[in-house]
Amino acid sequence: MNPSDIVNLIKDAAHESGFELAGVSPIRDFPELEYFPQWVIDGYAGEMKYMEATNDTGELKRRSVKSTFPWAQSVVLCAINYNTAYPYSIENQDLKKGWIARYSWGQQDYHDAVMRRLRVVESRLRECIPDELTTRCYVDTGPILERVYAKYAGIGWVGKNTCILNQELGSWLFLGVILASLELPPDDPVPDRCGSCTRCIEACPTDALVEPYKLDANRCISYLTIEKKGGIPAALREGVGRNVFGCDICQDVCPWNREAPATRAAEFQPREGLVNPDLEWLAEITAQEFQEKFRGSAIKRAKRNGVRRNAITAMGNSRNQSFVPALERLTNDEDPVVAEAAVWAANKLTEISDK
Ligand code: B12
Ligand code: SF4
Ligand code: SF4
Repeated sequence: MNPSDIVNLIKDAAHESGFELAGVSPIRDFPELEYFPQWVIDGYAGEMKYMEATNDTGELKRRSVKSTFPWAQSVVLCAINYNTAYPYSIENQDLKKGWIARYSWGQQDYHDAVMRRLRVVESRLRECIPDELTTRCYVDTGPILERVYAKYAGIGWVGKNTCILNQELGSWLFLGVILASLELPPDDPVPDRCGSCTRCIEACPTDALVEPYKLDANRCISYLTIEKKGGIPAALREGVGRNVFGCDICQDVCPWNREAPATRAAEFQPREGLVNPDLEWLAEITAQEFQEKFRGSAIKRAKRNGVRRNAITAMGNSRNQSFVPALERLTNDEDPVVAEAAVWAANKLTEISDK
């Protein structure tokens, strides 16, 4: 089978298994990869030490797919829409409610939902060349800068908020990659369509987008509410607002998401209670309820006390005085980080009532 036919076959398989977009990127020293080492040196990865991993040649693994996977010759990129027909976080006016990022509402953890589909595409590819083909599939967790390859596979452009944006679908996309030891004809990269817009940069409450296309994870609400262990730095707590897991603001304000279509994938339909979740419920969720409610969900990554810390921080930012009794109770919590967050939040609400 000739390489163009293989690409057509892979793309058909991707569409049949539910990906809206699929493309092929070559493996080159793309200019965008050059930003990564300095990003690490600047400390923008925060405590995500895995971002600094090096390969046998001493290079940052993510900087160089060529030396990390010497056998790889092409990267197949697949993207699936996870948007559902629910309001955006910037429309959340109810002070008793918080926000969980859209990507994690689903019935199934997206890593599993995307990987299951990616395996179908991989096996179709392997059927084309039964012998001597090496492949490797990743959804999120591989040492590869997925968004750079998504650009060169024609999936979308890297926006100033650093997300991959597609002209028709917007940015509510999960990416999956298949590295393959086979040279395939690549797609064309997508031109940048951000133009003079800077809405995402202006809307970010914690100024995490320090420059266009450059995100300081230490300041990003997504990092603070999911990855950050211990307390959220005091100076950033107010900026976290009522976000309790992840953050959608820089995508909610993006004009390319104004008419983003809804997904066809059943796995991404929200679990009950996760769109605009009740803050007091999350702050006081028991271990058993947390296990039951979030079994197989991406939210488990923050762990129960992480979600509680975040919900309490959100209560402190809510200006809703009716939370004070619950917060006072929580100041005695057995988890010191949760208890400290409750002290902060109760003080914050009291300060407001004194003004
Ligand atoms: C670590 C990580 C995070 C960190 C850091 C995010 C970041 N922007 O770096 C945190 C926890 C904050 C995070 C948050 C989110 N994440 Co995340 N994350 C990742 C992960 C694992 C690695 C990203 C990475 O390597 N970052 C390092 C930076 C330097 O690389 P980069 O962001 O790709 O940036 C490149 C471009 O910006 C580029 N660039 C391009 N043009 C230009 C021009 C100039 C002038 C400059 C300076 C740079 C530049 O340079 C960089 C490469 O060197 C990827 C999966 C993967 N393996 O790639 C998912 C991934 C990026 N995350 C994803 C998602 C969904 C999210 C959230 C939306 C979740 C949420 N709602 O809370 C937010 C979005 C926040 C945001 N605005 O980026 C998706 C993004 C899909 C998409 N449409 O783009 C990915 C691809 C996972 C997946 N498989 O679907 N994430
Ligand atoms: S995800 Fe939220 S905190 Fe992070 S850059 Fe976007 S708006 Fe800022
Ligand atoms: S809000 Fe504007 S600048 Fe930011 S990613 Fe969207 S189009 Fe680009």
